[in-house]
Amino acid sequence: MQLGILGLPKSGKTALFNALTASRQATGKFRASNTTNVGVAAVGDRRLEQLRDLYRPKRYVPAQVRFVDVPGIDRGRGETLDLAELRTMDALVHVVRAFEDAELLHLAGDVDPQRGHRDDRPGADPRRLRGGGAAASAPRSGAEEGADRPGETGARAAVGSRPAALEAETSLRRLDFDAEEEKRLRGYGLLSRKPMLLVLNVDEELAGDPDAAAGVDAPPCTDLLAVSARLEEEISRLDPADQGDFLAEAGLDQPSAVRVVQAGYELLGLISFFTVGEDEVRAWTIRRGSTAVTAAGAVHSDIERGFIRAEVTAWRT
Ligand SMILES: Nc1nc2c(ncn2[C@@H]2O[C@H](COP(=O)(O)OP(=O)(O)OP(=O)(O)O)[C@@H](O)[C@H]2O)c(=O)[nH]1
Ligand SMILES: [Mg+2]
Repeated sequence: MQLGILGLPKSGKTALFNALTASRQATGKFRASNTTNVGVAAVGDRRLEQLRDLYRPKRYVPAQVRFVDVPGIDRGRGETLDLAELRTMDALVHVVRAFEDAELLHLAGDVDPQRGHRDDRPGADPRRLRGGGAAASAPRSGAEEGADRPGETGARAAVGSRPAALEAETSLRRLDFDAEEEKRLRGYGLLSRKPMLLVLNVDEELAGDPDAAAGVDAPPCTDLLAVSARLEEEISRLDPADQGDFLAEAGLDQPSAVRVVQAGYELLGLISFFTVGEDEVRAWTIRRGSTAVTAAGAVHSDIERGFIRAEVTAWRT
């Protein structure tokens, strides 16, 4: 799974990226960043950890998630930023500032999480489509688009059946498309069509508050999570043996790395299954609702072809 982190400048994207990937990329109050950070995180899963402790395998292979953290996008600069990296992502993590910091001026003057995501600017594809910009004219591959159709017409034709939405620059996430239109849109990597996790970056005191995101409603195809990015960044730098205590003190059961990834799996309809043995304990990712036979195919097509049986084992924490 690949998740792209975006949002307004200084919303705490890199702080979150550091927490998720246990990295130490520079965050800062004063200078706008212009670098893209890429990192990979192993997916924390207590079930898999238990299996590792049980089998003590030679190799332990958790699922991996790739995170890409792009510089802040504001209305003025947004058009010129190269968002190509985000177009290949499975889903987006939109960081919205909800923390107070008198030293850190907010781009729009004050902190308002509801407004922060209502705009949905970072994925403002409709404007590009209407103007026939890069997003409309560059499908990711000719094969996805269909060999007999000129590149740029597919996406615009599909979206163009909603002229009012295009005029209003409505996020494509809010529109319903039929199967045929959906097929035409696929392959363009349109940002405003990708499933999105809204991360409200809240003050430390609210890190473990179940109501921290109350009052902010999530648009369609969007999930909502409150995280205190800076606190989690600090905890991720501690000795792993101490991290649990600090999380518990903040009222958190799991670190953001686990919560964000779980939300991503949920949004994309993905689940994990595990293979175990003395050689290797490993996690695999498949679509929710897949059969055991399909899962076997994720490991090797031979196992799918020669599938014998599945056994079900009860599990509890
Ligand atoms: N008080 C407080 N400060 C935070 C929090 N999260 C991030 N910050 C601070 O806000 C500043 C900006 O954070 P970054 O993570 O660099 O923000 P960014 O969105 O990556 O910024 P750009 O990449 O420049 O757009 C840093 O000084 C962070 O330490 C938070 O939850 N609370
Ligand atoms: Mg940054």
